[in-house]
This record gives sequence, C-alpha cells and structure tokens, in this order.
Amino acid sequence: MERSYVMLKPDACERKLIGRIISRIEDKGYKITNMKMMYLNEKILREHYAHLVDKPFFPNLVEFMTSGPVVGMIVEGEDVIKGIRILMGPTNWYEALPGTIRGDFANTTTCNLIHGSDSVESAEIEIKRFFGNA
Ligand code: DAT
Ligand code: MG
Repeated sequence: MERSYVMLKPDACERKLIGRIISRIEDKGYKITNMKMMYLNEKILREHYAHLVDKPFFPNLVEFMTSGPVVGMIVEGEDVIKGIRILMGPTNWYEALPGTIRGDFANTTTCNLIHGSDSVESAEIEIKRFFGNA
C-alpha cells in the first residue's frame, strides 16, 4: 500500500487544529499507521527542505518550523500521496480553495499548517528521516 509522510506544522498545534486535520485525513479513508509529536531542529530542516535552503525565505521557514512542536505521521492508502496533496490544497494560501485544509485555515504562505510528501521517492526518504525503519 502506498505511504505518505504527513506533518502537521507548529501553527496547526498552536491553533489547536490537529484533531480537525487528522479527522479530514481519516474521513477520506486513509489509515494513520504511525504518529508522533516532536520538535525539529535546523539540521533536519535543512535536509527536509533541501530544495529551499538557498531561497530568501528559508530563515523564516526554519524559525517557523522550530517555533513549536510538529506532529509527524505515516499515512497509508491507495494513491495516498496525491490524495493528501489534494486535501492540503496548493502551497500558496491564495490559490488554495475553500474545502482544502490550507484553503479553509491558512492565510500566509509560511504558516500553511501541513506537509505532505510529493512523490513515492520523497515519501520513503521522509519516512526514514522522521521514523527510521518504520
Ligand atoms: P509544499 O509545502 O506545498 O510541498 P514546498 O515544498 O514548495 O511546498 O515548500 C515547502 C514550504 O516552504 C511551504 O509549505 C511553505 C514554504 N514556502 C514555499 N514557498 C514559499 C515562498 N515563496 N515564500 C514563503 N514560504 C514559502
Ligand atoms: Mg513540498
């Protein structure tokens, strides 16, 4: 079964939205097979966001992602990687339609509540990064 690495960001925890976001994932029919709350550091964020380390907003991204705990999850289901990305909505809050997690709850580009893997390859790398050999 396909797996995605999903992470609820510090804004989701601070705003007490994790229960509602998890419900949306379960309501869609996906199964959470592993979950933990953790605090990230800059080292792991430089790996996780390697494609963004040279962007001008990267320091802000690190500041945000280390501002509080995150909830990491392994989520399983058929075509779950694509399905989670659809539930999330696009990266930019102003392109995310109502009905999506970002469309309903996010109003800045940095604080957009949720991460979901973008390919099978990155999902397996991210699961290993955050859960080891789960
Ligand atoms: P996504 O989270 O939709 O997979 P991404 O991998 O391109 O998007 O970027 C990771 C995170 O970095 C994104 O959720 C928020 C932040 N980010 C991306 N582009 C940004 C920008 N132009 N300005 C500020 N933050 C940005
Ligand atoms: Mg991404």
